[in-house]
Amino acid sequence: MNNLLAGKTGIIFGVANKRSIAWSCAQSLASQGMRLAFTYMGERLERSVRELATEMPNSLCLPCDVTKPEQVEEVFRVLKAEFGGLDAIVHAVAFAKREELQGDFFHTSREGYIIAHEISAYSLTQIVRTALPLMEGRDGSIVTLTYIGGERVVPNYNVMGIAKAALEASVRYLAHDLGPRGIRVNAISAGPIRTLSASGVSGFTDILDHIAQKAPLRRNITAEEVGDTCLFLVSPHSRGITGSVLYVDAGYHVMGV
Ligand code: 0WD
Repeated sequence: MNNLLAGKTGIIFGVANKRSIAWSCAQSLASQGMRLAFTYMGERLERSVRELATEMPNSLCLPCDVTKPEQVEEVFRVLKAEFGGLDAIVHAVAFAKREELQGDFFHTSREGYIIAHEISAYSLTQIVRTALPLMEGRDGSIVTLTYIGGERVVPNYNVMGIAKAALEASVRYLAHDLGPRGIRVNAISAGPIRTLSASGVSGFTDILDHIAQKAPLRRNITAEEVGDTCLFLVSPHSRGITGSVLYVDAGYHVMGV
């Protein structure tokens, strides 16, 4: 089984480096023959994303800051010209100011609240709306990344938890809107993984230790495990699933204490 996605195309938002969950998703999708485009956030990340993308035949790399609607539009204009159509979107983008990811949630500033929501939640809706003309009539699949901090309190996760709650609700509304067009929308709620973004969450190492002791599988998860679940959600094997949040967290979400 290595050509499940042959002839299909996808775009991945949120690769920063080889530790990014988005990169593991890309590897899983490419392993099944999907042709991929990557976006990078600013010149700072361009080199590392372009370098990684050389591993993927026929891939594209495009700049995209999701706070700039004209850049999102340009991405899909180029994709239309290069790919013709689009079968999958992986949205693995999130941001909150470092000072908002520690201490009391009630200190969250208006500006910090808006930034976190714009980048981490609204961007999915904006991307989906802009991509829609390319996805019509292809039984497409859209996957985003969330965290249990969007439904339970995880100290220090703060405003990002509120943004993830909005993101998960967006998944349900988008699934309702796009279902009649045959397009599915789901989220993966991943357990903690040491990435660039995760390093901004205060006390992250303690969270990893806690999961290793308490999760049913008594371990943390890997980005590769998230990538393979992304492959499942993009592939026809999950054709009956939409509007869902799937947990890739070694079972941690079932625990009461
Ligand atoms: O423990 C974890 N790492 C978990 C991450 C557990 C559960 C969920 N997630 C989620 C994150 O919240 C995010 O939605 O997975 C997604 C991917 O996160 P990641 O792989 O942990 O982090 P990282 O490799 O840092 O990629 C996120 C990227 C940004 O990286 P940096 O580190 O430069 O902030 O999101 C992108 C950027 O590439 N990003 C943007 N992209 C476009 N426009 C923007 C923006 N304005 N801001 C950030």
